[in-house]
Amino acid sequence: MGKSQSKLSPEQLADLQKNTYFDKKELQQWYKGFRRDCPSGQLNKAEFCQIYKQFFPFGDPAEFADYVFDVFDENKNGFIDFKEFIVALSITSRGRLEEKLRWAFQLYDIDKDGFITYDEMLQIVQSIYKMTGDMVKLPPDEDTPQKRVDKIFRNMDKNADARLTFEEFVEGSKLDPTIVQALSLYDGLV
Ligand SMILES: [Ca+2]
Ligand SMILES: [Ca+2]
Ligand SMILES: [Ca+2]
Repeated sequence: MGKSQSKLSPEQLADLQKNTYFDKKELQQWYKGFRRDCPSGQLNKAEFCQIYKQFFPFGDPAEFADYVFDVFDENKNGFIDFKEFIVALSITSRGRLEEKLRWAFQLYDIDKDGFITYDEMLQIVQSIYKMTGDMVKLPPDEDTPQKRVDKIFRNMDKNADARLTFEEFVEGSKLDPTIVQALSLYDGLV
């Protein structure tokens, strides 16, 4: 077990300080927690989904966790290592609005072709509704995923071609901040 370690090396720390908004102490704390929950140092999809289950015990977060996993897993090797984890956490919790929006755009743009189609947005919103279950009381014009996505597209899709560019997404998110808020899972913890 020579590889197992409970602290980040000075080189790792320096690298993560450069790439996140966390300081040394915070990084070591997150690392300790990460290694405790994930002794192998590599989170797989099932483990990642378990984390979401703790936060949403009354809903079904499996699908949403799946989509989020794909954004966290930057090198697409099927695992989230500590650096991928902490960089994503840094953006979603402390990033500038522009960074958060880029991150959110990647999540909604499921096939990564640079546009969010109506169906992509619908899939993500459906997975969010499944996750939160009946915990959240929604206004009548948003009480189904379809209504919610219709409303988002009415506001954001300026040229009405049924897909959103990053620019449309950024402009629209200024009017509807909940688009980005939905992503910051760890907000209360950081
Ligand atoms: Ca990875
Ligand atoms: Ca797309
Ligand atoms: Ca458009």
